[in-house]
Amino acid sequence: MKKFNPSLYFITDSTGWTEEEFLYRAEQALQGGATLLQLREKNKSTREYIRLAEKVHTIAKRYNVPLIIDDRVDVALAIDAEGVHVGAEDMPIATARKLMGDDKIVGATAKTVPWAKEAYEQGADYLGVGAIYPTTTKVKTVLTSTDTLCDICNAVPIPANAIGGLNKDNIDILAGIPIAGICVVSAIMKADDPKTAAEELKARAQELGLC
Ligand code: TZP
Ligand code: MG
Repeated sequence: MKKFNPSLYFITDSTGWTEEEFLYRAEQALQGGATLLQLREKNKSTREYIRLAEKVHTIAKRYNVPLIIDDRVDVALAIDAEGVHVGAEDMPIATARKLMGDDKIVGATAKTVPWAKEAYEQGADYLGVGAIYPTTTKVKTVLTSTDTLCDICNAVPIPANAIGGLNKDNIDILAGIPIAGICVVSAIMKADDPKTAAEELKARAQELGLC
């Protein structure tokens, strides 16, 4: 049975960074305590995506942190990543599950309770729910209320994470909601010091009893 800890799920965005800077930041996040890592690339060719994924995977393995590939089952399979994350416009969850096999992690995006239930039934291992706050990360999304987030957490037996505009100063809004963790891009990716940012986020989430 696959095991993963979604409590501090760091999703990367290489936009604006050199590869060296990007890999450094990904590693700093892992040093700071990120428990799950997603490589999220929107503008790379398949070959570039695979090349970068191999490098990130090598780093993630050193920290025993599973690597999830956004959108692309082919890239995940090519590098034997630990999982894939699919959104509404990506491959259907059941298809991703079939291709990835039962031992890999398949994550899905859910913004409503029916959507969350369907994702669970199709074989998703976890859900990303949001955006809780407006986000500066390039993504097609709408806001999800904390009430809906809470309903989703209670509607499915798989872990659900909050995502979207979250940082250490605003995650108190999630207190009392049975999320499994938080997903962040900018709060770590764009931080002056990604390691400290990850540490502080984790500490604050723990303080609030979020994970
Ligand atoms: N899905 C919903 S919001 C979002 C994704 C991928 C981006 C989150 O990025 P940030 O920078 O943590 O707001
Ligand atoms: Mg996607």
